[in-house]
Amino acid sequence: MERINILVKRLNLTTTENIVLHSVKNFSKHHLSEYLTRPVTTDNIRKIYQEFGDIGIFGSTITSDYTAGLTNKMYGLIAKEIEAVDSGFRSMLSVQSSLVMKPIHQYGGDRLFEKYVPDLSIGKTIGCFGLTEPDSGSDASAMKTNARLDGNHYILNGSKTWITSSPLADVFIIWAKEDGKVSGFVLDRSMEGISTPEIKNKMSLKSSITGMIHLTDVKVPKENKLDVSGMRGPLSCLNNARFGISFGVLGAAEYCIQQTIDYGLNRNLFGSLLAEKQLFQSKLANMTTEYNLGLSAALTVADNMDDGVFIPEMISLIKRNNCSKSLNIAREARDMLGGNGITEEYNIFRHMVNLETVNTYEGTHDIHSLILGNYVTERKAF
Ligand code: TGC
Ligand code: FAD
Repeated sequence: MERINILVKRLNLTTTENIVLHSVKNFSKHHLSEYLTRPVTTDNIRKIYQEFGDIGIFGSTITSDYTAGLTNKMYGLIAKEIEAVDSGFRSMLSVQSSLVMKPIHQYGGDRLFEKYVPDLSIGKTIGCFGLTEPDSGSDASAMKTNARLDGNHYILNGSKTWITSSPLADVFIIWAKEDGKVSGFVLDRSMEGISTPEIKNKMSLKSSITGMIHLTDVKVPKENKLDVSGMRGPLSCLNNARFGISFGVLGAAEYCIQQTIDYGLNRNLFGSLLAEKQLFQSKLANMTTEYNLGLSAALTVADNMDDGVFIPEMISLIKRNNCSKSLNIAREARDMLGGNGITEEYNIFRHMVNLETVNTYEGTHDIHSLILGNYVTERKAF
């Protein structure tokens, strides 16, 4: 990987941060990757959550008795190591950290934090984030799920779809409309009226389980409502998750580039190594350039976030760019390995189809174009 990283020669990490990153890298490469050869069962997925908990990477940007209190830059770099193995594994990290623990920390108060975060932080419980609905994905504020106050409880009804880990989840962050205004609620499996059928036969992100959430007259204690009102609630959580993705996808891209270089150095065609062909090198130059520009941009945003001076459009810019560039890198790598590019053995095809999903979730490429378009013109074009 040394030679792929051309622009970023120093990450400016502390000794402790270097040790943490090194141990996550080792864990990912030598241990997490073993799960790729195992069946995707609820048991195995629970084990992955517990192992992430054991190495202390859940909710890592939160400072508390249960979480590491790392920088955003470290969160991004950890996501990159995990996604170098598989985007589905990074999904589990993103959702648990940014979309479940973070909103409970930011908007849940001490009581909900103490109730849910200790177990989430060690992967003993699994969380999910329900925003998308069958009739509203990109247009999230058109959600139909609703909450009605009834004495000391809210009564929730509605359906969410495409929810990472919902079939296994113990804790649910649900966004619902109360008198037309979006509110967030923390639900748990013990509440009656929740069902979570799995979405079967996905062709992408096969290492993670995705499902629906059906809510039928679910009684949620009043104090489980999050202290945030309007779309700012879910969108502020998404800022963190999208940021993690922007680093994560570069892990998948880096893996594909390295595989391609190794392949070219071992494949003889027309009397010389594939790596000695000009066309091959030209493609690698393009891939490596996009990877380096993407990483530099992500690190710039990370520093801005750590300094508290970021705007959400920075995150849209790197989410949009790094996902689409990483997807293109994987597609190019697939081609450069010829027939071998479609096999399981080289892992590139798996990364490629995963990146198709990552390009779509957490705001599609188009949605981030429109967010950026709105920023520069001050005209909404949704
Ligand atoms: P708009 O009218 O522009 O704003 C409504 C309110 O929200 C505020 N706001 C933000 N706040 C914090 N961060 C941001 N990024 C924000 N963007 C907007 C805004 O200031 C306003 O606040 P207030 O107080 O004035 O009310 O928003 P809109 O409702 O028109 O929506 C705009 C749009 C289309 C950009 C938004 O709906 C959107 O981003 N849609 C994409 C949906 C999406 O990303 N869904 C993701 C689902 S979760 C997921 O995919 C997880 S996959 C996880 C995995 O496995 O890794
Ligand atoms: P749509 O919004 O219907 O979009 C369809 C197409 O229209 C896209 O190309 C889009 O870019 C385009 N489009 C949208 N608006 C416009 C416009 N104004 N102008 C022009 N074109 C437009 N959601 C959660 O809440 N929680 C999760 O944990 C979660 N996990 C997921 C896991 C997986 C594996 C997948 C695939 C999705 C997940 N999602 C989750 C849902 C994801 O966020 C949505 O799929 C995404 O937001 C897009 O919504 P949609 O699928 O309804 O597509």
